[in-house]
Amino acid sequence: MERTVVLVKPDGVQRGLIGDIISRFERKGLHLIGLKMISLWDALLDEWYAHHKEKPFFAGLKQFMMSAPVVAMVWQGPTSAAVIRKMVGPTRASEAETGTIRGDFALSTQYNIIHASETGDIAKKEIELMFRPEELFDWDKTDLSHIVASEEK
Ligand code: 3AN
Repeated sequence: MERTVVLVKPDGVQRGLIGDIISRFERKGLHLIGLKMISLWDALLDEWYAHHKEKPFFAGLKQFMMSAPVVAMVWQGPTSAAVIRKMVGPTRASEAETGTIRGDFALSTQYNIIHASETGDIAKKEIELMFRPEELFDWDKTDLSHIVASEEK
């Protein structure tokens, strides 16, 4: 089972989309392992977006990510990173398909509502940056046997 980090970014929080986004992942059958509201800070964002450090939009991106709290979550499921990225849609929200989160709710590249880990390995690093061990819950989701066959676990 793979874990994936999702952030509802400040624009998603401001626009009242937290519930809709959580609901989509719940209905998909994904397993919620952690959830919190958190205000991000400069040093954390330097690590989080290290791959964008040289980009002209880096400073503006950090400022935007600190403009309001985010809602951080960890979702678990088979190939959850790929599944969630597909549900999220591409970075340029104006090009995202209807039915994806960005396709339904966003038009912008910076204000694209949501972050989702690119891979399970990247999620491990993001979990370390964003969550303390006691903030993750390994609870028994009793409907899982109707969602994932035992050989797929
Ligand atoms: P994604 O969130 O789809 O994985 P990344 O990792 O390339 O996309 O970008 C991280 C965040 O940086 C995006 N969600 C977006 O807010 C911002 N961003 C990416 N590209 C641009 C850009 N060209 N101009 C402004 N902001 C950008």
